[in-house]
Amino acid sequence: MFKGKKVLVVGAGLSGIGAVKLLARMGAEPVLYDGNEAVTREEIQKKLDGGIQIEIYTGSLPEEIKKQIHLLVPSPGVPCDVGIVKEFKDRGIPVWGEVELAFRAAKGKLAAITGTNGKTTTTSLVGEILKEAYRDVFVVGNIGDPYTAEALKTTESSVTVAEISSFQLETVESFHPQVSAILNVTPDHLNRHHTMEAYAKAKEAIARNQTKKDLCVLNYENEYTRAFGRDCPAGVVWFSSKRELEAGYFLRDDKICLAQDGIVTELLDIHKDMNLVGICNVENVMAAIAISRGMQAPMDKILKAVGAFKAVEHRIEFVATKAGVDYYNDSKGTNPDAAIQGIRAMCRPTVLIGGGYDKQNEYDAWIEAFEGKVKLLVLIGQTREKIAECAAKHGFEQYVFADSFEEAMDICVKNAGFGDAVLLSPACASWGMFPDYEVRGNMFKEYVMKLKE
Ligand code: UMA
Repeated sequence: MFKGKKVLVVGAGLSGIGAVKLLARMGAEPVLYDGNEAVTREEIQKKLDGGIQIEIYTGSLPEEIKKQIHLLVPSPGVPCDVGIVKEFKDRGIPVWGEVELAFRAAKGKLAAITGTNGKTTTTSLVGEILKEAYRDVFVVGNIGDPYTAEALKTTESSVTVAEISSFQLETVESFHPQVSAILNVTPDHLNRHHTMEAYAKAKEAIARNQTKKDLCVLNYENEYTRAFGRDCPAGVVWFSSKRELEAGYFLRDDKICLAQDGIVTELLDIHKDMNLVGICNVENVMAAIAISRGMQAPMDKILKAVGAFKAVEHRIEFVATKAGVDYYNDSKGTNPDAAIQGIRAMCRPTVLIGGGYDKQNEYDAWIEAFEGKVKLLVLIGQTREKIAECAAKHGFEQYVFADSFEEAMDICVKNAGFGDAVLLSPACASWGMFPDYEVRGNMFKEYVMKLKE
């Protein structure tokens, strides 16, 4: 398909490196460009494992190279409406995002999951369920393992579960999952998509090429996904955590039920038969069951996998509810990117513990991800002043300093009210205060377990 053709990959992160490797294996001549001039060719070449020798440009791209390009593959972090992507689009050069490229190279069945919140949990859970039912299962995409890294390993009999972000959906063309899901659409990434309508439209692209032979799993309780259900080209499967549905998955007396052909079947008890807590997770589980059924997994295997699925220890791990406050341990949130996932997973007003060892990271994106959810930021460790300065720069002033971890915990307990969450997701390594993040997470849990009910 690409033999001998020059393909320009933009961005030397996870996606860009995955795309270059895939293109090289397919016989193309990838050219890698990263807009950040501080990234060195040596660093990039190292990420390519030395095996692939390609042209690499950073900072700016020579005009004569631009003229030789047949296809542009931007990374998800590269906006589409400005800069290089717009320039190539205007020249009439095809633009396929990394996900589109991977889709064209991949085989077998595909389930694709998007949504503002819950997509990582739902994707992991669907992956675990499908592993009960199928031999070759690939879990890829925004979750961290780029789709391009696995695409050539897929076969006609394998199944792929892909977490797909709105960024990735902006540049799909023929992408066509058998089962898609939009879990919810709430304000997020508006700096990139500008309006809620544009953001919702990007998400809807997940189902664009589906037909009535395919399925799209949608949340009945979200205004955007409910409206999309009317125009969706696929057969719609609804789920709701708030009302009983005539057809679909819903909650009745704390049990997840399926209404189908006029018959209601109780599937599982949300307290006894699953380990994830919170209404967001009930929705994630309903969606995961619906997606897995759509992928023809038998219900007994689905329920077995749901029962066995646990949040990874120290990774957005639910600890306990004490006095109406949910406590979450995300001690593994040791850098801003990981901590962004932590705060995004919260669906209540949150008292957040941040700070620790200084790895010279920038905290802007993390602070921006607070999006009105953080009622108080309790700062500890070496980075506390740097984070406070950054927060103030972004107009976020609700922070306090604590001199010890115990003091931070005391402040959290005092400031979190009924219906709030307390989250340890520090965006920093633990060193300087703890030997490692596990010790930090365990201290958090021990403190919480000693609190009164
Ligand atoms: N870059 C440019 N020009 C630009 C923008 C970026 O050259 O205009 C370069 C940067 O200098 C950098 C590289 O592109 O070297 C980074 O590319 P990227 O931002 O696309 O990041 P990747 O490392 O390729 O990771 C991406 C996803 N990142 C984003 O969407 C921002 C990862 O999702 C994903 O796990 C990975 O691909 C594998 O598929 C992260 C994320 O934050 C977790 N996603 C957002 C979210 O979940 O809300 C959408």
